[in-house]
Amino acid sequence: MNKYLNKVIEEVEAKNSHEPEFLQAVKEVLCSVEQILEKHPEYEKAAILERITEPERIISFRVPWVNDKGEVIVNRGYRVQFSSLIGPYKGGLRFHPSVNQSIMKFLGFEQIFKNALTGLPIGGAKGGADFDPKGKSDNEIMLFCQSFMTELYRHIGQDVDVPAGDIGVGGREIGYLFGQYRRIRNSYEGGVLTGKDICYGGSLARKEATGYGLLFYVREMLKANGQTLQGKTVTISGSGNVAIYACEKAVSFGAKVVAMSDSNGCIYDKNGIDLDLIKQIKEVERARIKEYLRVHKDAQYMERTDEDSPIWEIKTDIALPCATQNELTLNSAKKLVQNGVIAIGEGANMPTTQEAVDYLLEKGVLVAPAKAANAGGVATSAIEMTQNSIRYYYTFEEVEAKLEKIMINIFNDCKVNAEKYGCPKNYVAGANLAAFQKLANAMMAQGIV
Ligand code: NDP
Ligand code: 2IT
Repeated sequence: MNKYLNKVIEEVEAKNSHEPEFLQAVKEVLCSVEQILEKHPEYEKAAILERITEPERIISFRVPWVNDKGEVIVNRGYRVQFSSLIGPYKGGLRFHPSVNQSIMKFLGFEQIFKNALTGLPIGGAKGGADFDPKGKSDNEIMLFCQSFMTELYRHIGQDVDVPAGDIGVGGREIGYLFGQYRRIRNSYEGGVLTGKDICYGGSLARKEATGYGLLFYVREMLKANGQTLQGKTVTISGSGNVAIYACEKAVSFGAKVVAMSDSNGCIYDKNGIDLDLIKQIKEVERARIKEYLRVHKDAQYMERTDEDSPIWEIKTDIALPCATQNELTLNSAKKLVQNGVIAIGEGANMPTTQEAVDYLLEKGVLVAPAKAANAGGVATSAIEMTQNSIRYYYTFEEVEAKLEKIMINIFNDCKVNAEKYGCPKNYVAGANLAAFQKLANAMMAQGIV
């Protein structure tokens, strides 16, 4: 291995030994850019790797709030402002009990590369809290969001840092966060958050963008390999924002989605998933996916019992992990391959473990890597910021057309770089190589900062 690369990996491991997800994300990127480092010895002198793996700023704060029983609860909030190299910090907020500094840093790190791939002027960040929205009343969600924003507001701004949604943060939460920000600032700053509702400054097609974008990417990847989505069987983990709109677009491309899941288990419906019912259960009732059986009594429900989700045991042509990190393990990858899977499309961030990615690539399965394939969400967030700046709204069709073009460009970037560096069809490496080169160029241009 390149000596400089080896040295930096050892240093990052030593400094962040208690942060496994962050180390996983860093090693995945660094190990695939060795050839660029060989070509650019000047990167070592400029400490490109040391600087790109160290967040510009990490903010951690107390979030106290009062629940419906009158009890005071204290959560921990975060914002990791990883890089403002090519634009204001940009990335989502995650509300989930598993949130910790390692998860925030891995997501912030991935976001720098993803945002660079979009070709738009956005830096990388991530934030959130170890708050569990499950089972909370609307009032509790509002009070939590208000308390969270009462601290966060001083660190963000439409030209500074622009948060959006992620796990546990959707339109409802963005609304409460925006309301509190506007109240504290005493001004309407439309572009300070994205994923806003259409009625107060949001963009049409932002809600659909990550899932739709994923399918545009997968379509391009299949096309480049002589395949289409028409008639293919698809399984999608998760049943949140990304999964639902991935399902909608997959069906519109002629595929048949037969399974979806949540953290408790998965449903298999051989007749094809009833997406209107999933939307009713998840977007309206905020209930468990098992409720699907209430209407479709002939569907099957499989409870999750360990780290391997039962959804990956179902025979499918295409698997779309759209729930969370490390949800597709080596065991699951082996089952998918045994069952003849041809492609994986990562809607979630880092959903496939490193061993599973290596195995899938070795077996000739096409892998659409998260930082490229799910970039449609943040790209459309940037389009939302544009509309807020010019004080004008695009139609749904206009936004979707821009999204489609961006996803086609991202796929081509991954493909061209995979070929250029001698690993054709390895779009995982292609994405890392393309994004890293853009960022390294910008770092060299801006001096040691
Ligand atoms: P949602 O909160 O809308 O949905 C998350 C889904 O994933 C739910 O079905 C949830 O099940 C499931 N899930 C969450 N955590 C776990 C877990 N630990 N184990 C198993 N299942 C889990 O989030 P999104 O759809 O917005 O996000 C999904 C993924 O996509 C995340 O990795 C996110 O980072 C990524 N992403 C999101 C983007 C966006 O625009 N929203 C953009 C790009 C990537 P349950 O309800 O049971 O918890
Ligand atoms: O992981 C992601 O790209 C997101 N959660 C979306 C970020 C954004 O700013 O729209």
